[in-house]
Amino acid sequence: MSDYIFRFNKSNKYLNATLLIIPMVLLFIGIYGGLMQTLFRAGIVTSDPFVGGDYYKGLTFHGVLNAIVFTTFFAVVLGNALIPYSLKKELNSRIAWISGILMLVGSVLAAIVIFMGEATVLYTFYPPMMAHPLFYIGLTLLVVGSWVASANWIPMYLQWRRENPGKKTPLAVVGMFTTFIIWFIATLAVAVEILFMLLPWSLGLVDEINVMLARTLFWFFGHPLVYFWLLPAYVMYYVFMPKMAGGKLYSDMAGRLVFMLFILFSIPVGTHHQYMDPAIGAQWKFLHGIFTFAVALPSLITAFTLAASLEHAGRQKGSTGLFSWMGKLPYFKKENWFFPYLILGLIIFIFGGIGGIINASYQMNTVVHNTAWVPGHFHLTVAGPVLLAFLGGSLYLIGQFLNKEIRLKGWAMISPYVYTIGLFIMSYGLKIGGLQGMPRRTNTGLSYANPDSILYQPDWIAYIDLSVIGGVIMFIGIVIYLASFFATVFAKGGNGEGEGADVTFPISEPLHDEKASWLRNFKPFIIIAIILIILSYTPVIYDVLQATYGGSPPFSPESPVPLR
Ligand code: HAS
Repeated sequence: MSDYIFRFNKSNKYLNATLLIIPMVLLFIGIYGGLMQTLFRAGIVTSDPFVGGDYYKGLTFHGVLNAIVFTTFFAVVLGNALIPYSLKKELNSRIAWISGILMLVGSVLAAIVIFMGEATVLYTFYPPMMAHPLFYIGLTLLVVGSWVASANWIPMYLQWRRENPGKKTPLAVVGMFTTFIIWFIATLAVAVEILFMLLPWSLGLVDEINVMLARTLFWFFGHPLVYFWLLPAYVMYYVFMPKMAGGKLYSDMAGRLVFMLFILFSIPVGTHHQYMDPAIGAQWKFLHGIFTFAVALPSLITAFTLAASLEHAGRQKGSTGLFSWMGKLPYFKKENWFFPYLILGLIIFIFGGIGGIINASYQMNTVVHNTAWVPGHFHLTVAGPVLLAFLGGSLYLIGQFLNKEIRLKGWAMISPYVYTIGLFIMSYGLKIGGLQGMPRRTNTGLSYANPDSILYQPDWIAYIDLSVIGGVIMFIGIVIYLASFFATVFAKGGNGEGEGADVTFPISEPLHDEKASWLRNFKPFIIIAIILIILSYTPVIYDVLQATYGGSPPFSPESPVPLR
């Protein structure tokens, strides 16, 4: 079956193109912030020459723009594209624009406040560090905009189900709805944190804040957030990659099962970020630890299913040996420039995933927590498989929505290789440095990497240097990518001002198309997920409320005394 072409109307074409281009500019600023992080930590710079401000301000815009803003926009655009395409239904443009405008206004607002130095609170915005109220309002608008976008997909889906009784929902649609079901449940907690705690405190309506409760609500949201990042990448791995490799998806059922397992286990795990926090009983940390091992299961199923799909593709091309199929994959084909973004991400994720399982083990977590090991882990996950898949996806989508041939394809193909080399070097430095005790979220350049400081740690210098070298190479990889992205955006051609966009996707067929009727309905999985959340979080919140008394006044990283 050849892939069909679906026409998006003019309004949806321009909306989706806008939601790809503006976040790409913000991503570039965030990536620049990442480069500056490595230079700050090595003591090469002490203040940002372009943006001004110190390490913590840079760390804030690096984390917020890359991990929260860019990812949310991409997940929305992928849904806006794949759901109408797979269901062959028109997206309601008016609602889609309302959601897009809310997200854009919110993100730009948050970014401005960070650049003014009024929200140096990092991407976790933990109290007692306090931001300007407009920062919290900006993030709220971003989240509400994403809710509106996903609500806009529901009528299309319900109508499709009425018209196609008994038919399997396309896997891409299952994946995108899973992503946003998790997102919706998770963001409820951060909405409570922002609306009832951070915002009144930042507005001066209350003097103090319960720090432990805020952290706990944040991590209720924060761990499912990582699967909100991962799942759009999984959609592309399951739906596009087997076909790009020249094969089929090994098992359709495995894909559906994986998405449903994520609904069950993404949320009741957040306390594994708080293993070292006081106030929460050890038995509840243990329970969250068990669920954390459960949430690794769908990724392990994914590893086997995707490896089988790629092996099938290799064998279609004549491979017969045990591992020789690996050599038959299209690693360096300019026309197949998207494939490297996905395969390199998967290879990186082998290391990122193993690191996650180490973090999840309580005893080992005591060694790595709050060390540079943790950014080592998350660069091998969110800045590896997720970022690469989102970059590849953004370039593919912009070409589709503007109906333009991708420009500088060779550059587009080589960029993920350059980036991956840098990423491995940087993450190695961070991880090994972390095992030696090097802290995270600390400007090592002023202290441990500074020969004049009494805290000077010569043993860590080599690891700090590796992260600078890796960080510079990663930055070059992204610049190469952006050259191709913006050359495509500004290229002449396309299908004219007044027209819509003809969009097509490489949708993989399944090799085994199991019936699996028990996996066709979201409802039982959502109900079980809610039960697991209640069971795992009620005692945690109870402990936190029991154990913490009073609250904290606001602080900023610049001031050792309370702000008021
Ligand atoms: Fe994590 C901390 C545990 C996955 C992101 N994580 C973080 C933080 C971030 C993050 C941002 O338990 C820091 C938060 C902060 O600022 O404090 N993480 C896990 C576990 C997993 C995991 C168990 N994390 C992710 C993903 C992320 C992410 C995904 C982003 C997208 N993480 C933790 C814990 C902490 C933590 C603790 C707290 C640490 C602390 O103390 O602060 C699992 O989901 C991982 C399962 C993954 C696998 C890998 C499967 C491999 C695949 C590739 C197959 C390859 C093929 C290619 C098929 C089991 C699917 C073959 C072809 C060839 C040609 C070779």
